[in-house]
Amino acid sequence: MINETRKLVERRPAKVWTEAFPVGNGRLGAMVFGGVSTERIGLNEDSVWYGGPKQHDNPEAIQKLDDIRSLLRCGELREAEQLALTHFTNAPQYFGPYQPLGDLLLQFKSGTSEVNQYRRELNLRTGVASVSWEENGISYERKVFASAVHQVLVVRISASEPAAIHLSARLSRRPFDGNIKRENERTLAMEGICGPDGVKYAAVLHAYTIGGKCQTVGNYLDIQSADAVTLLFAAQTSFRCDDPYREALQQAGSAALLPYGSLLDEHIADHCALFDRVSLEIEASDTLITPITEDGASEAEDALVDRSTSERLQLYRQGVNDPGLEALFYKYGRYLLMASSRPGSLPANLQGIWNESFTPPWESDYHLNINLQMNYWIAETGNLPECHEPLFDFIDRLVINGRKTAASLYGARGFTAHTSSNLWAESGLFGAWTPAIFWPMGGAWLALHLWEHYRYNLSESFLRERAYPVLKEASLFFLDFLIFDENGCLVTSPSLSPENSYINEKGQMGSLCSGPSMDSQIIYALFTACIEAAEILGMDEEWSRQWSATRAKLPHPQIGRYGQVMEWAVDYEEFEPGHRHISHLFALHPGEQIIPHRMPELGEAARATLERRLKYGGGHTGWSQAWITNFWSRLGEGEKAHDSLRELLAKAVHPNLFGDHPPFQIDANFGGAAAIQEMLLQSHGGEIRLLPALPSSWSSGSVRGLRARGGYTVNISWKEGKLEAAEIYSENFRNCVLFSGHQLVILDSTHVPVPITCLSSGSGYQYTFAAEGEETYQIVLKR
Ligand code: FUC
Repeated sequence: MINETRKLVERRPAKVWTEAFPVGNGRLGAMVFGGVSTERIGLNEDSVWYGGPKQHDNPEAIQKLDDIRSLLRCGELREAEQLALTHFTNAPQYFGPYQPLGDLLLQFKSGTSEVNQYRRELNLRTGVASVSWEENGISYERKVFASAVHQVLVVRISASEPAAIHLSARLSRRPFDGNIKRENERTLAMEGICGPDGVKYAAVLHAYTIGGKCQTVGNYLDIQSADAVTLLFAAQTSFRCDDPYREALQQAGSAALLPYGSLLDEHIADHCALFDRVSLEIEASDTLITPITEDGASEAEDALVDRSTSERLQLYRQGVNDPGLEALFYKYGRYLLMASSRPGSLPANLQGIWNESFTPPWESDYHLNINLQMNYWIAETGNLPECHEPLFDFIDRLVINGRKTAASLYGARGFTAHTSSNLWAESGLFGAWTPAIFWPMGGAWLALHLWEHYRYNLSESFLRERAYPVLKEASLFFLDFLIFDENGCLVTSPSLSPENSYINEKGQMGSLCSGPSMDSQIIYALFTACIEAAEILGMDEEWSRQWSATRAKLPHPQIGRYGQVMEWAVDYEEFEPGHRHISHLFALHPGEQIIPHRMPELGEAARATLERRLKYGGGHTGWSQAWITNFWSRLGEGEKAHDSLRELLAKAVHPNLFGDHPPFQIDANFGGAAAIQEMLLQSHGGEIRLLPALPSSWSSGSVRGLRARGGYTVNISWKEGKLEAAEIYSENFRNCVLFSGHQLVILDSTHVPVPITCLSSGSGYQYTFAAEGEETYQIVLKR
């Protein structure tokens, strides 16, 4: 049967953060615990970071740049690293973390007698978390949503009987309880500052009730005998406005002018408009459902539907095949991106926006050596291009800081950014851990996201105004920064292969090096994007010549002694052969320098690289496993991709399906969801591939609304492991190229076969047809 799960469901309140349900409007986030007599709603606002901008690159660094390069050339890794640490880091600098805004705490009179029919759910489609139960014959319900339309968090409490609601509400930010005060009989406020040079924040809680009485008692809102209660929560910081308190007050005030029903309806309409663009349903083949009960009976899939999400996850861990849960994980990935990255918000950080700790792991920051990029892999194919925008705004600020960093650390033009960044879009070197920090590639990789956005929507004005200037400035840095190595190749130096170390011919262990493969692959992709963009825009021919000439001198992916793609310019032994970063496969994914069916040797080397990493324990973090799933998909290995997805879900997600590093890190959600897309549809390398890595356990199903590069929207259905039919809607007049292992028939909207050219090779068939603008084509297998 087809499983249409679009909800997370539990039958008891959450005990910990990673059981609670997240809601968010990109900027404001909340975690709903769902207690009966006490409710905790964890609160976040995306700009609540501790401390102000740092940006003081060591101006003396550049004097030692040549010395570091010479030491690396001689293989003196220890000395090179020592010099880099003392002269480039300006004594290690650290920035403050992303922090919680606080908690909204509710105390109810209910919950003192027997509670029945308790249910807690998160509806991914409507973006509403709800809690309901029955007590003394009265049904109670609580709904929580973060309105992107009105920029407030809304909590609605209702009961089946009049005058049944009695509660007290308060705001808290323990242990730093800000200045909490009452604004009026229905409004509380909280203000504070995140460190002496940090942002000022303000939060406002306003109540309106139907029936009953509402008043402030000390720092509580006290509500007695109400029929229904609506709590509106607004928050702002000085990052966005001069007077966050006034702004928050105003936002709560204007939302309070609207009836609850309108707030809800507008929220649902706004949410569905994005969420409904894509649907995914997967049907399992019954034979694959593993017997799990003690008497050996098998779990029927329909029984799974009635179970809570955490129970399903538990069964999944025990081996039950549950494609419905996998599809839910995909939908959740899209939901989480919508909730943590909407136009005007900051980009999703390591925890999206949902952080409980004042000292979170890795500061809950922006990590630019995989994690931030992975957060956005789902955006374009997943038909959420506007959710990509916060990243572009962030990049614009990174460019401004990154110019100073490029000039002061490396004497280079253009801009550069390193491994970690924060609210202030810092581009310099932070921390003291050598294998991570000395990596000037974060900006270039991010710039490619602008190019990807263009490739999906083909908006020339976006390319001209936003993408191309950033790509060009990123490239300018490398035109100055690259140096020739002993083989006459142009390489980065100093840099590293995130975050691995190697052992050189002198037996020294280190991470700093010249020409790590990932860098060359990123620069290859960057210069290729620049060349193509300049051609589309009809400008900068001289630049294009320079990009082509430089690109030709970059080291190409090379095959090493284990048949693997080499991680460094020299075939060094890895210090950690099972390292979680598999940076040297950037060319396979998200890059496209290695397209296995066109270059089988490199495809084999990519496979050998993965197998070697896995043999030594790779994929032990959630995001690493998610990347592996994407790699297998690009290699066209449906079974392996699915095994990897299984590992991810079985070992690296929490009960609320939050990704687990461990601890909670959201990249696994986005990277894993992106991998599911990649198993169903690929569109890199100039051709669309339908079901390129379909596993046998996804016997039948359908996906609708995915986007492909070139301005296409794609629907696919499959049956018993084979393509049943696909629809490709083309926005533009252009040649559409399809690659398939099977022969296809392509029909226009009047069901007439379209003229095609077909090239066949050992690996399959490549079809090209002239697609018309705003036209839908049907694709079926040739009988
Ligand atoms: C990278 C990874 C770690 C972690 C951190 C936030 O440095 O190597 O595993 O995900 O980012």
